[in-house]
Amino acid sequence: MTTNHRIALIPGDGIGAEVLPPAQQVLDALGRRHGFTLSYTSYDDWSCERYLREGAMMPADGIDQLRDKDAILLGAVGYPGVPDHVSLWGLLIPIRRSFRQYVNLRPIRVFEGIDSPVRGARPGEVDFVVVRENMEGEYSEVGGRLNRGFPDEIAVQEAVFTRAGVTRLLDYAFTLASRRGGRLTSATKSNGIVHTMPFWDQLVTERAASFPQVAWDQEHIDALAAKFVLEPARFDVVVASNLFGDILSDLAAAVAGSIGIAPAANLNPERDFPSMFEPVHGSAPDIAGQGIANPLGAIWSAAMMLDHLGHPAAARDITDAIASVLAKSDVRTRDLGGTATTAEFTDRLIAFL
Ligand code: GGG
Repeated sequence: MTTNHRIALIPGDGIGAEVLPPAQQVLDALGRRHGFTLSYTSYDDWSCERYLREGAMMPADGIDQLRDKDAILLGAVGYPGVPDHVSLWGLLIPIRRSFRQYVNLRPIRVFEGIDSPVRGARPGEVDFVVVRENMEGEYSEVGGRLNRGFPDEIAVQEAVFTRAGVTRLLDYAFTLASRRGGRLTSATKSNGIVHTMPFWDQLVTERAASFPQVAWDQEHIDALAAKFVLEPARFDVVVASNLFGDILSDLAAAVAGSIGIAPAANLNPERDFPSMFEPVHGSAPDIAGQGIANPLGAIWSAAMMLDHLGHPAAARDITDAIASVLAKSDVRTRDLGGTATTAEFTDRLIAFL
């Protein structure tokens, strides 16, 4: 019997609507080969434009509409004139939190055929994963603003780290490291951040005791950022808090050649709720509407979705085709130094599937 998966498609803003159709094309091609089908429900107007029109990026029952889906594929959020915290807290973050997607997995690879701006980032040698905490930490609603508009105006933002929240993330990261290269680096800043980061370090040390097969170390976030550039090949699994993980994975994507390539999986590891897959890049209003966005971040995210849905061979077909098109063809989108449109690049990639 053919397995069918119910997929929610949320293009969002800007180039989000341009990179999801290529991902869909690739998914459908793979479904035919590997014997599964995908039925899509599109939520085309869940966006900043909807916010400007109706005061909310999604309907009041939006989360309930997604609840029965097997996975969510999202494009990007962000729109000129809408504050970025509105677009993030109006769509992305409610989905991550409502569906307990507490792991944000962001793989980084330097592919052959890509010119990294970083000297030490040689193809085949750089292949690591940032495991970002996705539900708490610095992305917190605790705090407030007082005395708006007065000279004594004040803003306070609390970071929230819970034993349960950090421990479940660390267990995921250590387990992943024991299945991969057996190395884990924890991003910290316990020399400067005096409460939350020493707690984070303590929990890493505690959990590490249950994973003696994993060699682990910790680096302050400033030194770690420098090492991502200077020695990117030394990393295997990097575990980080919400904010640190977001910054590190954008940096790592740039080291790998372009943020346009980088994928992300927002995972609910228990599978009680749908997980969400999205390229790391944002809505790129500067190039939106021109049909020149790099679809690789969305296509690689679709591969992560297939892996999560139980089709690892189909997921591998996609990552192999990405590696082949970059190594064997000179068709590239503009972010990678080429002139190809999104559609031309997608056609070329599909030829390698
Ligand atoms: N492709 C997802 C997207 O638009 N992300 C924009 C962004 O700023 N994300 C920040 C985050 O992931 O926390």
